[in-house]
Amino acid sequence: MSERVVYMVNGSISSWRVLVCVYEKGLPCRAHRLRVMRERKETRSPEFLAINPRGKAPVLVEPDGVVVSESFAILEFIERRYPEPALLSREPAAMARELARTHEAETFACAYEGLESLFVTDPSAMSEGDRREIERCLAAVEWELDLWESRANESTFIAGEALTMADVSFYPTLAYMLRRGLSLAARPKLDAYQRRMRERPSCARAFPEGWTHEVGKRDLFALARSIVGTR
Ligand SMILES: N[C@@H](CCC(=O)N[C@@H](CS)C(=O)NCC(=O)O)C(=O)O
Repeated sequence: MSERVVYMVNGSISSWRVLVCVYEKGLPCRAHRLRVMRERKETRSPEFLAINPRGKAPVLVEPDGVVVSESFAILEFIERRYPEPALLSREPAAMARELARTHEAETFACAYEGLESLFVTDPSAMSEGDRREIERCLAAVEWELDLWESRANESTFIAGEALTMADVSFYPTLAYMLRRGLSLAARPKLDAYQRRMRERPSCARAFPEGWTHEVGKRDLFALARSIVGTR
């Protein structure tokens, strides 16, 4: 038997949710950070490709050598293999809600995804189509936020009164967007939720290295609004 390893990319939502899960379960583990911002990405090293031929993190390597890739597969694997403390309810309606919201967090991330192009695109070189896409993304994120705000208004956690897999999946998605400039000023319940979540030992420990709770160097939401405002 050797140690449990989570291969992860710092600040990536999919890696982040796996780390929160592992820490919530209290499983001993070593987070192995793969650097992707340098010319030779560590996700493309022969050693890592032998573990995951897609060259994507996260990957969980269990002490007995079992390898699991894909963040949602990892969450499910962990829940099945280590059922306590439970991250899914037994009661069918609650379980259904928790599972749906676990995966809906990815729909939320997809709504935002188009704004990531602003990391590399010069706004003055954008086509009208590019601008329309930014506008569409901003509207999609707003729609998502209304939905999640109403959920945060209903209960302490995002799918009920106890922390579940839905929080493990959703919180990093929200926290990631906050880092990119998302404002929750008009969404008090979600704001209170993310402040509660970030204090949990699991979330504090999984928080990306070198990040703070302030907006990062590039405020993508402000940039997006300025682009849309000039149309
Ligand atoms: N569907 C996968 C997505 C994994 C993924 O896209 N990981 C990115 C995070 S930045 C990655 O490892 N990128 C490194 C690369 O493409 O070299 C999951 O949920 O685990």
